[in-house]
Amino acid sequence: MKIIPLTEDVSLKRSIDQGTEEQRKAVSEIVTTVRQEGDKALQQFTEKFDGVRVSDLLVTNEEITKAYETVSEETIEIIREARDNIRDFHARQVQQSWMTTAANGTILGQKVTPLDAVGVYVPGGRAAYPSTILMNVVPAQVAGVERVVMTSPPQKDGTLNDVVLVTANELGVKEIYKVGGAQAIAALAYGTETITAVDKIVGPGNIFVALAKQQVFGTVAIDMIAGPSEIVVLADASANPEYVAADLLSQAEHDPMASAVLVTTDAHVAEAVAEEVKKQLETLPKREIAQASMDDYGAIYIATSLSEAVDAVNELAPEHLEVVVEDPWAVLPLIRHAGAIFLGEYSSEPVGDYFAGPNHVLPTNGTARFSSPLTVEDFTKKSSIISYSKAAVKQHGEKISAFARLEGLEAHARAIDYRLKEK
Ligand code: HSO
Ligand code: ZN
Repeated sequence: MKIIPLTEDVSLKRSIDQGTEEQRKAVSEIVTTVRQEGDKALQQFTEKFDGVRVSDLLVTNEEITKAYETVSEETIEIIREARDNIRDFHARQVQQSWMTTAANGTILGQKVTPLDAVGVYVPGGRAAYPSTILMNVVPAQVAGVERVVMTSPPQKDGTLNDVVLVTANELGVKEIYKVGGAQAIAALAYGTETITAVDKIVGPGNIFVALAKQQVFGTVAIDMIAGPSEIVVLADASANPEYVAADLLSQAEHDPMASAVLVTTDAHVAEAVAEEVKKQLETLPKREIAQASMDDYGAIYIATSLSEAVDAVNELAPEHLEVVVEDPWAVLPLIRHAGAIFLGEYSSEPVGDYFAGPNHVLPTNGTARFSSPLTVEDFTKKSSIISYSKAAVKQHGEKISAFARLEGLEAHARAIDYRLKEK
């Protein structure tokens, strides 16, 4: 890893795939065809892109039962415990409706309503992470969404991955569809004979899925489009280089374009982490991916003070930040921009990816400056409540109609005036 003295222009090299013109066109054709032809189009695209003819898109109970045969009891127990932790954490995010009453009888408030239906996209292949299913489905359920459906591209034999099915079932997801790609997004947005349209689509996917989500946005809501994983470790002389290197690699193995950066106040730690990364890489199964990520997007910055290091971290606004310094709680108030903040050397990033409870769907690409992790709130919306009494209209009506006339909106003004005439 490159060791760089921290000058003012600290930067986290990042890439986001915006897609090509051709890809956008292909996606738009798929979306239009699914919208017009429904299930027939889904079947044709599945045959073309996934190489399998799926006659029944909906996963059956038999398929679920069969999936349990290959998943061990230990695995199921881990999934359940993670699910419960994620539920407990997200339950604390639930917002209540509220009302406020004034002496003149005015009641104002905000009513929180869960979305009716949400679609969770689960990518195929090795990126079909059960943890990501938990992170997307649980907050929707905690929000009170009645209908949470899942879609995922079928494997060559026409089935879905067993762990994916078991995880979905452990969450009580009843509707699982064997369809992926842009065609799945179009089906969720517009509906087909088998798949009823949803109100919001969440979950990661490849560039075709991301472009399709962008294209159906407006008809439905979508979550943010996530970029490659990022980690920044802020470390002082007290940090254990072995742990730091391991944590950097944990995110580097996600993607050759993932970025793993160390910002440290200690030159020895810098050297030792660089050594450790090299050493640990040697035996990593995903060595090639992690190596590419480290070569192209990894860096070690040396700061002359902790406050300079903190400034750099805020500048980077990383998805994940580990604070591995003597007194991490003293640093916390200084951190302004990070998707998730891990404090102390035992709070290794994978603790958050899988198990602790907070969501692992986090703002990437510097968007932690203005965005938050996925929350229960993302699956609700609010309605304003306004109840004016006769006394309140008598008290304020003239001001309201005056305001309306200021805008040249006479009908608005008269709507109020009719009430004012009343004895
Ligand atoms: N670190 C990833 C999430 C993930 N890690 C899923 C393992 N599985 C993005 O925050
Ligand atoms: Zn991860």
